[in-house]
Amino acid sequence: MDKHYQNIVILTGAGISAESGLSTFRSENGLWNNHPVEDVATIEAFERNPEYVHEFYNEMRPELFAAKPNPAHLAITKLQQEYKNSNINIITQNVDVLHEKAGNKNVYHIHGQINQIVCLNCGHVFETWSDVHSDDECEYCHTKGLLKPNIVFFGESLLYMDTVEYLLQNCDLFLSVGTSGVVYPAAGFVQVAYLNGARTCEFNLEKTSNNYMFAEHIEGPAGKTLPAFVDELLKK
Ligand code: BJW
Repeated sequence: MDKHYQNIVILTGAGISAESGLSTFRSENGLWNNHPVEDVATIEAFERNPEYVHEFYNEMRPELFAAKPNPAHLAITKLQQEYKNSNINIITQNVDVLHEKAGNKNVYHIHGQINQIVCLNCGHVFETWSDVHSDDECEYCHTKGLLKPNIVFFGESLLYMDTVEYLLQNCDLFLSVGTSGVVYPAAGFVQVAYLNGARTCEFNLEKTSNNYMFAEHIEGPAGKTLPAFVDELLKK
């Protein structure tokens, strides 16, 4: 297809970071294998035992910060730099910062970021590159004990949804990279793009349950398949 795409949305999930050495959620050695999801990734768990949840993310932070972007992230950088006259936005479910490290622009972390905390008293969001504890004080309103990792737990609303809705309704190419498509509302994004006429392509090791909404399935590791796809787009 020789079409020039004007509004490209790239939805990413844990699979895009797998080749950087980070665990996905639902694989055999997934992130939650030693920690039931109900204990670490629900708002109820955080309210019940905030220190336990903080410890989980304190342990995770150094590994995520040390990770380096892989060829899939770098392919997006190349696309954003070389595919002219196009708006290219990244909607990521990942809390890692590999898109930023790769130099990707227009990145929306709809499930939050591991390098941020939010004060549940005043709503102030600030960066952290070190451990957080349940009795820490907000640097803005000075309330103690109400800091939460700025990560969207089950039962919480996603971030940037107004912008995301706009981008999905207006995109003409939707790429989904390394996500199992089981967590909503992100799992439904392909449907919005598809029903608005976008070309929809999935990059995954396997077909996901959403497959009927994807016009194309590009199977294989994203570190190989995405750079090849980007090179094809740039040739046209
Ligand atoms: C590769 C690869 C390689 C590997 N190359 N590919 C009943 C029905 C429907 C919905 C609900 C329901 N009950 C409740 C809900 C809503 C709920 C939900 O969706 N639940 C489902 C599980 C059923 N959603 C929410 O609560 C959301 N909020 C919300 O909806 O608010 C309104 C509302 C609230 C309550 C009730 C109803 C409405 C919030 C969701 C927040 C998700 N947060 C998490 C955890 C963050 C904490 C943490 O980081 O530790 O975000 S969940 C977790 O899953 C994480 C991820 O971002 C997210 C998605 O996972 P992802 O990225 O897809 O990873 P995997 O591991 O699943 O898949 C990896 C894929 O990569 C695989 O397919 C591999 O094959 C592939 N892969 N290597 C290419 N090299």
